[in-house]
Amino acid sequence: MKNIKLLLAIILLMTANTFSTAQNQTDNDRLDWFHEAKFGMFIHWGLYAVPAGEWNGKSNYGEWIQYGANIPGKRYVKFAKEFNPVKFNAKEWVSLAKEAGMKYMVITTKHHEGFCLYDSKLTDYDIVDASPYGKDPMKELAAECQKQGIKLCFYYSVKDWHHENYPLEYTYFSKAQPDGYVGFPKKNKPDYKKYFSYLEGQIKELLHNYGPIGIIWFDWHGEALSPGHDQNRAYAQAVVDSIHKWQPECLINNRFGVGADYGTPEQEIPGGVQKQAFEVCMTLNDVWGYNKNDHNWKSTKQVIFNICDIASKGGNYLLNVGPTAEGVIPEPGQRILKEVGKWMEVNGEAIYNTTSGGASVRWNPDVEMITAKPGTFYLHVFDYPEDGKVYLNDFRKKVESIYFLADRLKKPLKYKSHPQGVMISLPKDQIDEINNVIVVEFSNS
Ligand code: JFZ
Repeated sequence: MKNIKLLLAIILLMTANTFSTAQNQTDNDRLDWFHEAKFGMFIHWGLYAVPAGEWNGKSNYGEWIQYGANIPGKRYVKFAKEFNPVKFNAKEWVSLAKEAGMKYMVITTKHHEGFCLYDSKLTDYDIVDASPYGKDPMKELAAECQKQGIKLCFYYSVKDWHHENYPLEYTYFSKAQPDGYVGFPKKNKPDYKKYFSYLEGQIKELLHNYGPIGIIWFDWHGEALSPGHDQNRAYAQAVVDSIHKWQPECLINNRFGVGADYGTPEQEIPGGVQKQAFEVCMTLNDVWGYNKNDHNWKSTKQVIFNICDIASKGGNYLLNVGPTAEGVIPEPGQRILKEVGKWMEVNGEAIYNTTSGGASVRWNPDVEMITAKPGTFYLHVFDYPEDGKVYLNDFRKKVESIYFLADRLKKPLKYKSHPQGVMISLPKDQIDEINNVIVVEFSNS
C-alpha cells in the first residue's frame, strides 16, 4: 500500500502543473465561493461500510478493504445486497454540516470499488438497482442542500476496481487474486476509450440530474494518466471541457491530472502560505470509510486549530465523516462537529472569506496564526501568554481598534506602539478556552 501511495504521490507531483491556466478572470471567479466557504464536510460512503473495516479477523481496514483484505470481486459485489441505509436522513446530515459551520459537502458518488451511490443509467452496480434501498440518496441530499444553502459537491474515483475496461494491470494483482480485484475473468484487454466514455457519461449524469454542483472532486487518476498513456490525457481534457460546458461554475480539483482549479493536500497541513488555492482533506478519526473499531477521534480543539491554521495559509479544510451502512454518521463525529460549530458560530468571522495574514507578519510565539480581511487582522491566540503580552511585528498601519472577537461589547484591549509594531496587553482571564481571537482594525493612514 505504501509503494502504491508513493507511486501516486510521484504521479500527482508530476502532474502538479495541472492547474487550469488562468485563461481569464472566469477561472478566478469560479473560486470566489470556495474562498468564502473555507470549511466543508467530506463524506465517504459505500459498500465498504458493510464489512465496517473488519474482515477475516483483521479490523484496521477502511474504504480500501476490497484491496487490503484481498476480497474477490465475486464476493465483494454481494455487499450490495446488505447495503440498506434505512436510517439515512438527508436533513440530519445537511443540518449537522450546517451546525458545524461547514458551507459545502463533498460526497463519494463512486469510490474505487466502482459501486455508484446514485442512480446511474450506465451501470446496474448502483444503489437503486443493486441494493434493497432502491432510492437515490443524492437526489435527497441535493434537495436538502438547496433548501439549507449548503453547496453540494461530488467525489468521483477515476480508479474503478469493478469496471471491465478499467486498466486491469492496475487492479493490484496478488497471489490471492490472480485475476485482479474485479474478480471477473477478463476476456479482453481493457479499453481506455470505453472507460473514459463511461466516466464522462457518469459525470454528465451527475451534472445534469442533481442541480448546481460546486465541485467534481476527482480521485486517483494516477494509472489512467501515467506516462505512456498520453491519449488518456486528451480523453481527460475532453471531460474537463464538457464539465465547463455543462456547469461553468463547477470547480475541478487537481486529482484528475488536468484542468485543476485547486490543490488537495491530504491528511497534512502545508508548512506555509500557498500561492494557489488549496483544500486540506482530513479524516476525523483514522480512516475515510466507516470502521466500527476506529475510535481515534480528533479533539474539538485540534479541529479548530486545523481550521484556523489552514485558513491562515489561505486554504480550505475538508473534514471527513464515514457513515454506517445503515446511513448513520457515527455519534462521536457528530458530537465533535457540533462543538466545533459552537466555536465557529462566535468566531466564524475570523475564518469565512478571509485570506492569509501573510507570512510577512512575524509573530512572537504566542500567536500561531493570522487571518485577514481588508483593514482587519484576526490574531489566533491558542496559547494564552502568561505575561499577557502579544506583539504584532512588522506592522506599520494606523491602529483603529483592538478587541476580542468573542467580546460582544468589543471592549478595547490596551496596546502601545513598540519599535517593530504594536504590543497588545491582554486581561488575565481568557475569553475562550481554545482560541482567543484578537481583532486588529487598522487604516493605511
Ligand atoms: C485517496 C483514496 O484512495 C482514499 O480512499 C480517500 O478517498 C482519499 C481522500 O483519497 O487516497 C489517497 C490519495 C492520494 C495519495 C494517497 C492516498 N497520495 O497522493 O499519496
